[in-house]
Amino acid sequence: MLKLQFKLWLIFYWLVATAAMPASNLYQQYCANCHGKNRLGLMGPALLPENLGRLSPEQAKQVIRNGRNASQMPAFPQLSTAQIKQLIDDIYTPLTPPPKWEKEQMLATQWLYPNPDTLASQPIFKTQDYLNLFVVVELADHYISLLDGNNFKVITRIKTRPVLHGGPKYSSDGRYVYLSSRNGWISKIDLYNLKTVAEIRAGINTRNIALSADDHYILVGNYFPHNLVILDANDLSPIKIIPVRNDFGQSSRVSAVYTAPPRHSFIVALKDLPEIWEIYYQAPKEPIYQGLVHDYQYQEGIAQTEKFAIRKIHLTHYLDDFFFDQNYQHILGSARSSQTQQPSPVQVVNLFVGRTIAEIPIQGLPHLGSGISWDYNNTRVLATPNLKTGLISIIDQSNWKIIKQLPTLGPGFFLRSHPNSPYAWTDVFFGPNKDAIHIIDKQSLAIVKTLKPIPNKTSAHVEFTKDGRYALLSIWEEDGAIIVYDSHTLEEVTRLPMKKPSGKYNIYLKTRYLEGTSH
Ligand code: DHE
Repeated sequence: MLKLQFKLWLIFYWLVATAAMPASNLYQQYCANCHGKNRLGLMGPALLPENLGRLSPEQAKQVIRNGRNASQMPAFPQLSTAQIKQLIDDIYTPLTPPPKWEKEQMLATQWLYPNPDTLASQPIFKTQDYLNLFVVVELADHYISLLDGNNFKVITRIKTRPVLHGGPKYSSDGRYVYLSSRNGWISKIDLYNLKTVAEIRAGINTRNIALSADDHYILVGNYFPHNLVILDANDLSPIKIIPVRNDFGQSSRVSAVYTAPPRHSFIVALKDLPEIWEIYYQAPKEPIYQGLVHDYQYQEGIAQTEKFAIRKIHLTHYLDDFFFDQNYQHILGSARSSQTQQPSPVQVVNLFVGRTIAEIPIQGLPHLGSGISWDYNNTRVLATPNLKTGLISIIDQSNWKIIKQLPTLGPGFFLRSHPNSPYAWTDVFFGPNKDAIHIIDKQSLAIVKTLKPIPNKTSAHVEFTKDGRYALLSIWEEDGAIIVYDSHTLEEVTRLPMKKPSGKYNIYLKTRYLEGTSH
């Protein structure tokens, strides 16, 4: 059976891989490694007219010449004007026939662990506190490490698909972890048994996944095809494919999907349409916000009776990077791509009334997906790093005004804290100070220390242990490391060699949606 599945998969993969390849030798030489020989995307997004709707050929020329900030896209200054024009002609030519990734193609790639009855229902290894384990994603050799946060020993390493992107998602008991790769593979790993137990390729070029709070569904957001795929979280079978289109038939890439536990819904950010979608997998049975009389029937545009009903919130701007407040009542969104070169203001969208209620003028490109919040001076603040400017913006959530713009040594990607820590940690991912990590006092809103753990090596992405006592930092290099710090004294405790550890995810913090971590 497995062999047959594998053969079918090969046939489908070949069909997709060979589906019309009009790209020139130049494309194959400079672009194919990241964007795929067939332009369907690998580590980089698909390069097809359907995916380039928000980028004019003129802007695409600039991107090829100068690279794209905050992404893996390098500059190609060595290419002549004629060569760049050739590449533009390549990528704006539609593939014929258009490539497909329907349910049958997905099913042909589905793989399930053959002996599920032999799997233990308790962890097969000893640990002091299971919830204090971390999954560390190691991009250089395509593994995850299961790291014990109680003693900082690696329990095991498990092979993954290449180019994983986005945070892994845990089932609520922490037994399973779901991973997604940029090229569409979704994997389910049983951490009790230290084994991959299911896999499927749910898209050709995937952004990320979300797991419903009831652990039943995985939502996959795709760049290509332009769709959302709902999988059964048990065996990853596709349940529903939702094409992403507006009322006029115009389609869009999905820039990200998120789970909103108190709302029993998924929130979807779209790249090419000024809309946010909310997909309900369960009708809420009780009011979800304290002190607010709440009835979903009164929210705009919801057909509550239908399973996976979609509510579309129409906006005036594209928004593709989000911060949620802790009770999921507000979303703050920024336009990541800013092809217009004009930074659009951050929009504050109230999910209850379904519209923008405030705009916050922040320069550069706030990386709201990495935003965190905490209590400060009798109010709640949120802080966000910035992908284009060396600034941490701190915003009062009671009136959506900027309290402080804190200068850093350069643009940064991630920001993290823990309810028990007085500090927030942020990196300087881009530029000459990529080895620096700033530590911000959450009450004085000042940088109190700047660490340079290894000179000239990129330091990024901090996560805390369950109790917040230790902070784990990545040295983001092929032969990198995780450095463990005492989160109060800020002294180094230990370091563990790792292969480009992109992110680390504590089971307790992620499954409890604790403030200070990514959701
Ligand atoms: Fe990410 C998370 C989008 C480039 C490493 N990144 C996310 C998420 C989104 C996103 C929407 C949240 C998904 C989730 O966790 O489920 N990332 C984007 C981009 O649009 C961007 C700027 C361009 C792109 O190429 O897609 C981008 N990201 C990068 C990188 O270049 C990074 C540094 C290296 C890489 O792996 O590609 C990178 N992104 C990460 C990481 C997370 C992430 C490690 C998870 C953060 C977390 O702690 O939860």
